[in-house]
Amino acid sequence: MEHFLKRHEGRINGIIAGFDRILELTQNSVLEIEMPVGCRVMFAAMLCVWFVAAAEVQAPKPTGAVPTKSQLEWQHCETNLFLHFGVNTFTDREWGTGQEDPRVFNPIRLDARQWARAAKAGGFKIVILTAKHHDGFCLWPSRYTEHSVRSSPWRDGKGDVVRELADACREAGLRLGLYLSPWDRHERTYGDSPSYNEYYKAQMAELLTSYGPIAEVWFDGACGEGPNGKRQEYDWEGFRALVRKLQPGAVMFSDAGPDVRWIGNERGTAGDPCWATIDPARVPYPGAPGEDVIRALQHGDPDGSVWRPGESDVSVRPGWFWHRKEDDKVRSIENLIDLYFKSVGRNSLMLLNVPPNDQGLLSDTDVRRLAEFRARLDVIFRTDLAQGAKASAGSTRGSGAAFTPARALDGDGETYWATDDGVTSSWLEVDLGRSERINISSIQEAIALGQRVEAYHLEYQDGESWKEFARGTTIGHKRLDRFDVITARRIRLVIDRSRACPTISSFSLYFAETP
Ligand code: FUL
Repeated sequence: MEHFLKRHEGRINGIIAGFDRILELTQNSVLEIEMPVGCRVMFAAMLCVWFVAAAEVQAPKPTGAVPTKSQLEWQHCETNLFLHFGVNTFTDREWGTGQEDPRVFNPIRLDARQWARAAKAGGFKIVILTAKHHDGFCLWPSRYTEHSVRSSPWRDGKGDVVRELADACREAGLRLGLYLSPWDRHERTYGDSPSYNEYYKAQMAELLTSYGPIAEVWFDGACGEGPNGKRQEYDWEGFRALVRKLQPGAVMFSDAGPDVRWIGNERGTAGDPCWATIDPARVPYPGAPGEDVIRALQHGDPDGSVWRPGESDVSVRPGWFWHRKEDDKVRSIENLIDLYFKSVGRNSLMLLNVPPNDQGLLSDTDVRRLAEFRARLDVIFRTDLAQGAKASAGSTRGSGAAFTPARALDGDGETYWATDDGVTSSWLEVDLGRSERINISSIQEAIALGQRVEAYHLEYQDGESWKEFARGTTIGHKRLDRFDVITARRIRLVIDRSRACPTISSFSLYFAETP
């Protein structure tokens, strides 16, 4: 007590002074309070204890690098749609040569609203179009080249695919993203670095000022020039500054970010563990080669100084562009669901490519597959058995209700269970009230405060003992686990190791016949 009084002397004196003032004010009232000095000190000390305890219920401080508002919004999208479309759609190629005659581009039934409807039905949020792929052909009538829709027979040379998609997205409540390939096999200034950089920036500025808000800009790092090809030094700094200036709300994707990183493969699977943070020095520029680059992209770095979550891009068909011979090679729902678990379920985002065909429409099978994919996800995640269940925890932050374990089961992504600072391992227990069959779990961290958890496991009560049934490393925005069916009433999420006190915004349990 003595120690406490000494430590908080200043605060206590302040409180005593305030208390004296209250007594003074009440002096002439009916309340004639007589209180000896010792008693006043005790009372003030109690107030002080309360004050200190209340102060401890402050929210945890962010730890390490944290996301910007745009990065947070982006990660909440979870599934985005990619549209590869251009001259390759008509020439049956994946990489055009740049020598294509613009007259090959004639998608006579093009209907961007059909694309938007399919995206919407599939639950996709941002739709990213290849405004220009490596062949240099522009899907909008750029002022800076003739190699565009303007020189094609489509809509008598008056069409603009970017415009039609922008309009369709706005109507459907979707956000628009644009891919503008840095590598350009048509543009003659390519390789003459300063001139091409100006050309590229001028085109970028056209795209970013003519079509309303842009959610994401996709910088592809690919270049197939080979050792004897043209050498272009890209002005990455300038490209980025331009996007920031013209569309400050857009996230920029590339191997080297700055906002979103490539996940390191085109198979649609994130690494495990997968940190949203990364050491930027490990991926110095888009297209940088090497195994360590791929490792960094797949896994990120727990100590990474920047927040740069991974985007897992993958095509629903073998190629990125439409090819008639691949009409019967559309991925199955099972495969797409598996990719969802291995991308979104590993703290990444799924960017699924569905290429429009030579008519300018998404093919029937692909459209159906997108709707089936979402329907299957809806079935799997329909009933969260843990939502609203009784919750307890090994440790809870402060004494108030702000960070209780129930916060992880309230279906509100803004609230979370947290422990006191310095408590970096603990458990959260869910009592379902009766035994339930379970084979899927979903865990989320309140990533606005940084990514924290390094290791966790799941266990269920079996008689007197607890049995482990799943184990993992990172969580981040979302961690999905699938496991053999367990039947249990009490389940624990055990945080084994965390870089700072854990902040768990949701813990959900599901049962699915076909997970
Ligand atoms: C790669 C490109 O070379 C492919 O054609 C495709 O656009 C893919 C998404 O990125 O780097």
